[in-house]
Amino acid sequence: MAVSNLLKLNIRDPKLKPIADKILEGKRLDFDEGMILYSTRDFPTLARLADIVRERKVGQKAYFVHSLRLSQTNICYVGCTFCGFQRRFDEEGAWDYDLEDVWAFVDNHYHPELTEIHISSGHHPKRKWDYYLDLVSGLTSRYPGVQVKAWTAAEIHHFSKITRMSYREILSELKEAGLVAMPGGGAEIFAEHVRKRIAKNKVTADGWLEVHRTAHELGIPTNATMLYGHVESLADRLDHMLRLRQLQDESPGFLSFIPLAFQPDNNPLAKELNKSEFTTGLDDLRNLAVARLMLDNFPHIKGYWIMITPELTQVTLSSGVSDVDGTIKDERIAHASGAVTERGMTESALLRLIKDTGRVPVKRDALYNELKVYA
Ligand code: V47
Repeated sequence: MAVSNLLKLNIRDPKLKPIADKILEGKRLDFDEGMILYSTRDFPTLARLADIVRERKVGQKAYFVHSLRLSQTNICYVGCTFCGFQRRFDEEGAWDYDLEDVWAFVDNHYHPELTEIHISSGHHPKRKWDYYLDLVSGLTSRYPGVQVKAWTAAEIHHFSKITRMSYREILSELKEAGLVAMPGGGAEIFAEHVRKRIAKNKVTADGWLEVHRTAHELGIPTNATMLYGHVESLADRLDHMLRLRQLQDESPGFLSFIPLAFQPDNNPLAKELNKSEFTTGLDDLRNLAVARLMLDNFPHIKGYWIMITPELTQVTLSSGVSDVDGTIKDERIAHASGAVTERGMTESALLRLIKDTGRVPVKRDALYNELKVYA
């Protein structure tokens, strides 16, 4: 690595120098180097390095999508402790849409620019398999320009349990019905000791990874998330990322990695920890920058404005982020746990957010096909 480049970076933390050399030479980082990135006080260098990698991947582009969130039910008996969204059948605030309710919901929010319906919801114990297939095929035929990006690996696992079908059979039938991509939720934290504490009845880490491996093999692109800012350690976060990186090497198909900042209200975990503070801005930025540097085989790192605010999301565009999700419309999962943001944003607000950073906004679809470049 040329010394001149190091000088240009003005690295204050000597431990970052050999890591910077590796990054600039396009070499892969290991766990110990990831820990140094997480613990450095030299945040400007960390952000700059992540920005260099981001720029290598996408140049000046920053992506967004016209997406509608659909949660067809919040009825769930899995009992994840971080979740404020789940309800039992007879609990106040429970909903459970029949297909007619789903069509009415989408009709109500539909607009001609909409290209993605992103679906995730509760693990409903009684709905039959045909309902889910009809939901995907019904949306696909009713809204021809709209791609259905549906159900997290946790829900696919649930479908597999209720039908006794394999992940491959479930995903093949969903694909046949019109499924185009899968969201990345339900990953939480893979480390067993944390998962046991916050999501003990949910799909295991290996199960989550197996669902995504199968989806990729079937040609269904997916995303991956990581829920952070609760009881996990920095080592747990890195372990999570490295498992994702390995799967992407073995069975490529991840489009985007989305860290989800813990929303600390109305959920048992927040009560147990007596926690009402959100993650700090620096932790959010550092986490995204480390993700950009460790997940060298992921095309995009997403800054999720719903959970970290639009203002901070603007800054993430200089810390490794190349995608800001989208307009969203009617977010419910984060807001059930106290998200302080709006439930959706207009295109013009998103364009302003991106343009103000000097980046070129690109309107994309669920598969990152570019629909309009705002050069
Ligand atoms: O699966 C639940 C998480 C996920 C809380 O794939 C919480 O493009 C923080 O998966 N605090 C749903 N997180 C959101 C999600 C997502 C979001 C944006 C983009 C994409 C994508 C996917 O939210 C759940 C769960 O992991 N979650 N409760 C909470 N209190």
